[in-house]
Amino acid sequence: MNDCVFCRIASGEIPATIVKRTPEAVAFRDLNPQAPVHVLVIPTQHVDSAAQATGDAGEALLGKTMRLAVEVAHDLGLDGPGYRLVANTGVDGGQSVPHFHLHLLGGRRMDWPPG
Ligand code: DGP
Repeated sequence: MNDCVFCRIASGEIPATIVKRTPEAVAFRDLNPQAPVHVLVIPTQHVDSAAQATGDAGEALLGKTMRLAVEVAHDLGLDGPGYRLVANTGVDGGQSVPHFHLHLLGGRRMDWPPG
């Protein structure tokens, strides 16, 4: 989608600090980090949210996005200390960019419940 900021990052049209990329997903540093490690992991293909990722193709999209997030967590040394994966969804979930994304947060102890 031309007007989607994350699609434009995935295509390279908007610069971002790319951490890792596969044919199906991209991981890049969040512009407004909320933890020492704050990486966003997105599918290259646009879906507004996980609910739109239907059927076998949707299952693959979600799985490959999650797989990249887990690989990046490993690469950044977070397996031992741990980390948090978050998918804010919709207005109540606090989603501000309507392109499905996982927040990978680490490098500090997380609070629960979230705000
Ligand atoms: P959410 O609120 O869950 O939709 O998170 C969207 C995140 O995207 C938020 O933490 C800030 C980040 N973000 C928004 N625009 C950009 C951008 O242009 N570049 C990067 N790197 N991150 C962005």
